[in-house]
Amino acid sequence: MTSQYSSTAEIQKLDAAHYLHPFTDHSALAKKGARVIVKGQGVYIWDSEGNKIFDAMSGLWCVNVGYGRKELADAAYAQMLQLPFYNSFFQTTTEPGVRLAALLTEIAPPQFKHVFFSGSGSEGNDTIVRLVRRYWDLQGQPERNVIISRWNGYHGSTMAGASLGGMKGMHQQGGLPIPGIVHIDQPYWFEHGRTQYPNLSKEQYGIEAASWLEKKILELGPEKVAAFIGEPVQGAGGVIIPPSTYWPEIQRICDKYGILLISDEVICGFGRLGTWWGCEKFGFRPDLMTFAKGVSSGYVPLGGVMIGDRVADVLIKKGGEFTHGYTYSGHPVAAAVAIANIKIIREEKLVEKVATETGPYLAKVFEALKEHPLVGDAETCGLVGALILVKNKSPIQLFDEKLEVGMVCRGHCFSNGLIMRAVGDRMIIAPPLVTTLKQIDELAALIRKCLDLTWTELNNRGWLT
Ligand code: PXG
Repeated sequence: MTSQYSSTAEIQKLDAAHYLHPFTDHSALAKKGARVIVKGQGVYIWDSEGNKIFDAMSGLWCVNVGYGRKELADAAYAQMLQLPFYNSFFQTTTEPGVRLAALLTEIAPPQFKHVFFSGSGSEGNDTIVRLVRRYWDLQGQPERNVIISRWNGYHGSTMAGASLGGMKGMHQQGGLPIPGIVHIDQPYWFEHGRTQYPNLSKEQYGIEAASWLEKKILELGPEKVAAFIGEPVQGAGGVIIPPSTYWPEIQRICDKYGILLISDEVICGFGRLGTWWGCEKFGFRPDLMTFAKGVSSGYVPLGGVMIGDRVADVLIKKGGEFTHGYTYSGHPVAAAVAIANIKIIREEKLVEKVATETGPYLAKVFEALKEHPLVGDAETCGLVGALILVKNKSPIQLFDEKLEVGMVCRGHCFSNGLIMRAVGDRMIIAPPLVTTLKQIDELAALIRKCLDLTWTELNNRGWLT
């Protein structure tokens, strides 16, 4: 362990005294003490007490190439010595930024020939709001400024990101959403479609869920609607995988009303679903895409927006100066690391592996987990997956939300060397794209063990009857 502190207790004490964590009740954490993560290798991380943990969340949906990749460290080191920073304002540029922009347009769908860099996904989505409104201003339609998004979508934590997102708990703090952002319901078959549309197949429900966009457009007036934004698969919302019919229908509706279509690829981009981009998996053609996380496998902060020709042509030809940018837009060290990261994804054929080997294998393993008495449904898409914990399987009966059964399960994962997240009673994973078939078996065994422990605890508490 390479730490300047002598013990876990000391780090925890300093942490509690000074460090406000994201999305955390500080007082509650200070009482418990944070787990201190000290090392990572492949799909594993270690805490300061020496526990080895299978990180089935890839850090936070980002360490796509796994931990401990020397190539990325070397790229950062070399670039830091050569030129640690220079900006790309005032008629200057740096080679890593240029090369990364070119590389991204090579791997993106053909309509994308331009990139705007940010430092994170949230900043990328702030850029999206600015870009979308600038585009319609330049088109002589400034009143077209409403962006439609979805409840339970996640688009970041800045003012614009949190506003685009549909997390009601976030809106309650800070007077959100900002004006001009409205939400429609998410395409959530298991919770909503299955119960409220019992006569529709999942595919028919996908069309129905997409029709809510058209209803909202007509309610607002199409001349007011600038864009629609969504994640191909909702990540932070609990790995909500839409029916296959959903996105093509959303595309049709956006085309019909001339509305810009935005794919937030912060989680789905860079191979997560077995395609380079989530929009490729679901068959739609966005005008703008937000990216972050997997672009650098989380080794350094980096994000941005891929700008499709429809927007770029107007912005570049008619736009003059776009009065927007960040100090770290195109940061040379971040760009150098991203280039090395994309090289690994390509050379190790990680996207193809997810599509043909590990993704299908994870799907099989999750299908088998459906036999567990607590698992009401199991879904995967590439290397994301969700297990839904239920009280009863036939007929399906959900747990009382207040029991926070997902957190009980997460507690067992935490104590048994597995990082798996709970979103309500959905237990979700997004393991690194380098996870091997053998490691998927190991993951399945860990999950099964934690489900068994959860079942025993719930049974002892009398929550299963
Ligand atoms: N869009 C999407 C789709 C995301 O998942 C962001 C934007 C914002 O990116 P930054 O880099 O600003 O965090 C995200 C981030 C969770 C969780 O609880 C997910 C994210 C962030 C924090 C927590 O699953 N995703």
